[in-house]
Amino acid sequence: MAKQSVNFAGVRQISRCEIHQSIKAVNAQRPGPCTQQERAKFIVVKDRNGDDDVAVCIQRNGKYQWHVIKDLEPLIHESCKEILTSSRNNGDGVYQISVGNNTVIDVYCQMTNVSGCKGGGWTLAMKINGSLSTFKYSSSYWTSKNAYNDDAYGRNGGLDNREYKGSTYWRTSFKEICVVMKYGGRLRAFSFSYPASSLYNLIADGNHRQTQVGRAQWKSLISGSSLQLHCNREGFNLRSDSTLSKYRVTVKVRLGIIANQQNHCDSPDSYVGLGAEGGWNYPVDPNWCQPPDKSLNSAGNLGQCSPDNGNKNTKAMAYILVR
Ligand SMILES: [Ca+2]
Repeated sequence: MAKQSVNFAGVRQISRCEIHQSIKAVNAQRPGPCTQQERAKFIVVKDRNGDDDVAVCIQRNGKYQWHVIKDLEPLIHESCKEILTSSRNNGDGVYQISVGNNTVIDVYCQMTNVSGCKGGGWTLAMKINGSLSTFKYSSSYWTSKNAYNDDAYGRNGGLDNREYKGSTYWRTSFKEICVVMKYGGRLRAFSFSYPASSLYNLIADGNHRQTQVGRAQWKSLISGSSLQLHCNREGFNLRSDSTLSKYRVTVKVRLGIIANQQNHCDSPDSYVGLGAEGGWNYPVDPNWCQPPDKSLNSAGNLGQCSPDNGNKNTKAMAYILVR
């Protein structure tokens, strides 16, 4: 028999000669047991429509069984980026990926460009409504492995206005992060390199981790954004340097940039970012300089105390995706 190469969904290259000539007249959903001697053999099985599928004999959980290869695909892809270049890629939407131990979870994959985040293959981790307080700085969602709306309601709509924290927050490792803000009906985004084993490992311990994105890039997320001129501290877990009580009102941000009108980071009052809130005594503390209103955004832009483009309290939808 002439050798003809067939690619079965990236599992490996096999030749047609390796496929048993038998066709099992069984439901491809449950092809049944095989033997140790049949391990790594391939057979053709019929699905419910009478179409052919290919099954392979493998041992899992102590049992040798035929497994239809396309049903194994979720177990061989561990990220949206791996699906992006496979035959499973069907555009933006929900896919199953493996997170180890034969566990498969549903994730939303952004397979097309989002503004400045190019190339697709992004796994959605969080969706934050800046007018709500679910994901403000002091929310335990940043420091715990508790999900929020990690179901069809929260996940399936992609970059919509529903809030979401997937188990991808602590389960998904990555090399790049994409930050997206939606304001005025427009998505603005950029990505940067920051390899980590998970977002949880970057954020939950509360330690500041610096990024090198730059003030202009952070400001570009919100049209007409406004920041004070100094401090310009960016990255994860942003807070004041000072523990003095008079600085209790200063801003805190989980991911973004904070700024100050004084030439230090003791009393930052403005930001572009997400996971944001004012200080402990906000809004009753008289040390707070006049914000545009008393309901601070948890994601977006706060400009006050001599910012560069006027007072702002812009409440945006914010998204974190990883790849
Ligand atoms: Ca200040």
